[in-house]
Amino acid sequence: MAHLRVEGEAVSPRNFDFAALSRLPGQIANIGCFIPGREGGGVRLQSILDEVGLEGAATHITLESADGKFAASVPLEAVWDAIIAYRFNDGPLPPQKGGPFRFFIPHVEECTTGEVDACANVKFLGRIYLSRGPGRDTRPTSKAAHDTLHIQEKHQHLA
Ligand SMILES: Nc1nc2c(c(=O)[nH]1)N[C@H]1C(S)=C(S)[C@@H](COP(=O)(O)O)O[C@H]1N2
Ligand SMILES: [Mo]
Repeated sequence: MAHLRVEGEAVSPRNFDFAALSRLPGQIANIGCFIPGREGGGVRLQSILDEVGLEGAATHITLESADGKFAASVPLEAVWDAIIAYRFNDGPLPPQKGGPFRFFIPHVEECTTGEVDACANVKFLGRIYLSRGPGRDTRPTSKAAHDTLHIQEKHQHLA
């Protein structure tokens, strides 16, 4: 079964599957209340970090897709209100919506405008890595590279 790995600067690194995420506090029945236009249910990132126990030295969080092809690393302080979307109508979040696990930061900047932008809303999330200093980041920096990624993106969930 699909799981989300959480490791790095954590006291108890571990995997979370659908059932484990469902048992955490901080459930959000409708993520659309926080992120307009988005559907599904989720859980607060904070609940996951509480569960694994953040080490004091951690400064950044890296969100990596399950296939390892996409990663974004942002300061932890910027994602205190982030949500992991993982359910849709009581089942898992479908790949068409970035499932089974998708990262969402409410109130992000537009693409390529800063360190914490919409590009960090990683789909098909497979691993969360907590680190001292910035971690792996594959987000495109030029507009051209970003446009190319968006064209590829439309087909990613079919891979
Ligand atoms: N796994 C994965 N997640 C990704 C991307 C990607 O290429 N692969 N693109 C990012 C970028 S650049 C943006 S702007 C948003 C777009 O998400 P949306 O299509 O749901 O608006 O997803 C982000 N998450
Ligand atoms: Mo983006």
